[in-house]
Amino acid sequence: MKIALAGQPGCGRSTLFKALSGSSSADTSKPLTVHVPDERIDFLAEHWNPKSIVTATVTFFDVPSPAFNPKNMGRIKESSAVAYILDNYALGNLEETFLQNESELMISDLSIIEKRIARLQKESKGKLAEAQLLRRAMDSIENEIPLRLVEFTEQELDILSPFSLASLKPLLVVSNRAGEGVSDETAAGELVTRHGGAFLGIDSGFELELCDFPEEERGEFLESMGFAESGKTRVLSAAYSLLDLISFLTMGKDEVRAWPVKNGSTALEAAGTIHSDLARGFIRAQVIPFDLFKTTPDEAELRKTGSTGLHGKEYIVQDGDILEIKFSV
Ligand SMILES: Nc1nc2c(ncn2[C@@H]2O[C@H](COP(=O)(O)OP(=O)(O)OP(=O)(O)O)[C@@H](O)[C@H]2O)c(=O)[nH]1
Ligand SMILES: [Mg+2]
Repeated sequence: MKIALAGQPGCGRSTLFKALSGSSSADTSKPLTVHVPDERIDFLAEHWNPKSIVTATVTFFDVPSPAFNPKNMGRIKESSAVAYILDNYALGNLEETFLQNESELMISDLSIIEKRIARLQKESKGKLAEAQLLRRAMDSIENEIPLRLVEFTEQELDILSPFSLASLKPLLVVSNRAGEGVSDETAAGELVTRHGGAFLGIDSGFELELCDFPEEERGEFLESMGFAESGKTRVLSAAYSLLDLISFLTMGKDEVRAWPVKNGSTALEAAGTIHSDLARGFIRAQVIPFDLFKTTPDEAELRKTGSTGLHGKEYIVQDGDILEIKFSV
């Protein structure tokens, strides 16, 4: 999963990026890949002591200023979600800045759509459906409605997908604030929600300073600032729910691993995520919910008591399911 950190010049993108990396000397010109903390993986790793442990990861890009110009939009286009950083520490007008980002994002989409429509007009017939769909998208943007708010069918989304339209991507908005002097975020939060985005406040400067303290002490500092979890943890969990992802798990002596998949994925799709052979030769999926394994960490025992479920292709995978795919190719 890739997330592009964008926003107006000086909004604090690089500060947030460095806080996410845990180091003030992080190279902001390079992608940053962070591990998604997962207590279930910690437990399974402790139990199995495997050769390898693979957590889910999220990659962040610090999109340089000006973030929404055609050159820098590439980073946004290749990402699965966009994050706007709004500078609240400077007590700017959050709503105004948010809307400015929205229009710059939509202007970029509009130019892509207009070019494509112009080309379709020159080409011969046969692309009527695409042209109509693009007109609908264009109308929406001209009415200042980002594409993430428009209801498209799966089929329409497939047609739009090659254009990597930025306002169609899930949106996360971070109000970047200093501990003191935070302007009221209520109206901005509501506006972002109406635009289909998720909103959270992070004190990036403070979080970056925290990186210099030992891990054990950070929690206390965060608590004193009124935060239950670190900004990094909150960004990561917001990204997971924004993209509607869950994790299933696999375990063994060789590897303990978290696999992010779309919520609602079937056992067959989960198998295909691991390897195409597993999907091709799929027989059954053995499922142990993590909480069950935590209380009885003994597969043989669980099998004996009939607590391990054996499911077919259509089974809907749940967050924290420990899967073992039985297959034959
Ligand atoms: N007080 C306070 N200052 C911050 C915070 N975040 C960023 N700053 C300051 O704001 C200035 C700009 O922050 P950057 O993180 O460099 O912003 P940017 O968006 O990367 O800026 P450009 O890449 O130059 O467009 C720096 O001097 C930061 O120290 C914050 O949460 N609180
Ligand atoms: Mg910067």
